[in-house]
Amino acid sequence: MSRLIIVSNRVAPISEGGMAAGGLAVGVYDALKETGGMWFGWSGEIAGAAAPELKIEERGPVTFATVPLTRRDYDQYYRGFSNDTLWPTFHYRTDLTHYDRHEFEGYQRVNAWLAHQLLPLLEPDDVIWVHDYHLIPFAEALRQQGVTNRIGFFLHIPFPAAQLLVTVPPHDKLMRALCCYDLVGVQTAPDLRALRDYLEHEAGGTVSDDGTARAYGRTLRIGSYPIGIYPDELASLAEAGRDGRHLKNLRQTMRERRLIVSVDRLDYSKGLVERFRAFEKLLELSPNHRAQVSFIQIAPPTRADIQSYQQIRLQLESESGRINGRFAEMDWTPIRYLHRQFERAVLASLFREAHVGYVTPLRDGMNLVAKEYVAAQNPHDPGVLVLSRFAGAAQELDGALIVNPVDVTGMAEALDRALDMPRDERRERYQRMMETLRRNSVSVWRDSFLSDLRAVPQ
Ligand code: GDG
Repeated sequence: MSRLIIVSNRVAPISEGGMAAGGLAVGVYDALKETGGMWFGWSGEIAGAAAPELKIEERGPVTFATVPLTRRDYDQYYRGFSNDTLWPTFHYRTDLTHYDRHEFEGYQRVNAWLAHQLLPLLEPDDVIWVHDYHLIPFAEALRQQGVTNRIGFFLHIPFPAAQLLVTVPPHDKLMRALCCYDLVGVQTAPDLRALRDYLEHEAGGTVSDDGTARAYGRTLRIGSYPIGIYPDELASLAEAGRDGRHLKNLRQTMRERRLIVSVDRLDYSKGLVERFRAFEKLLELSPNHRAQVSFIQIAPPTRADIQSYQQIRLQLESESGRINGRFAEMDWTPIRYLHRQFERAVLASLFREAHVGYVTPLRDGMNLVAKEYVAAQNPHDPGVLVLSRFAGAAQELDGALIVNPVDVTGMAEALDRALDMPRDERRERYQRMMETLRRNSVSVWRDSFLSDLRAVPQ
């Protein structure tokens, strides 16, 4: 089979055991090991004064090819247009969107430069799979340099409604570039409808029901490919860690209280403030839960050099302080807010320990934490997932209690119901969701995308 080339903004560091990184990295790395191939992208480093140089590292059948970015490239392409324009708009936060024409030029320049770096490493029948919003113009840049290989693109974040997308001033350029791919994959059916709507009504193209799209003089395929996890591996990890140091310490302080758990990068798209307020509402409306339930929020820092991320951090610190001040007892802290990263094994066993997985983003492409929480449960006595309808995962996980994160009282009611749910109902919901997770694992996601990409006529 032809060699696979993965291109993503960051090349994920894979540990020997393979499970240190998240679902995407592990799933993609497995495919690379099978067919042999290359993973190309930014090394995560900022280049000094010297010209940035390509670094190649072979590990078994996989070649890692990475480049550093200059400070200017990082500011314009990564921090600027990718994370201060595209990310907020694609997550329906046009109030936080900041647009600067120079940053967009930097975004295009870096995409072209990255494509140029990859060019000499390509072979004629390589299949190229590009990931996420940082790299929308990547295929166009390769095509301009004469590359005719099959190139696919997968968007990990939501595809916004056309009326939101057109608020990004260069939306037309972006979508023209997107149509240079042979296959464009999104997470869910609603994302696919939004993409189709743009192509048909803004770009004047056509899309047929088999996913063939014609726009801007090009023909491509579009489809939805919901990303998954390896549920059984996650279950083993959760089980193995259940008597680890962190869990033992936690149990001592919990003293039979019930536990609600959330884990997210500290991002305004994840709905953390609304979630804290809904927990407060639960304590207000149902005094029986006071001193009986604790909520742990793990939120490792991310993109801390962007102002909107600094603001959400301050807001959370203030909300957790306020709520704890209002309800805490000498021996009980309602919210434990931990602004740092934990090992994957610790998270898995924490999920297993928790009676409720509380996953309420305002918008999310998929949300792997929701899937990991379910997979980590004890099948005999599982916890309950409370899940936002605006996470892609809600399209699949119908055993969750589905909430609207804007409705703080509705979320408090869902928490109350989750905490009191009888074991039989919990088991039935868990089994249903676990079947879905096994059926739609990360290998199914990857294999179906790649087989559709390989089937595109070259
Ligand atoms: C994007 C899209 C889409 C979190 N904290 C720690 C940690 N994590 C792990 C989780 C999970 C991953 O990071 C986060 O994945 P999510 O899917 O929840 O969210 P994003 O980072 O926003 O990912 C999203 C995803 O891409 C894949 O397509 O689902 O919608 O936004 O695996 O467990 N891992 C460790 N320590 C932490 O403190 N080790």
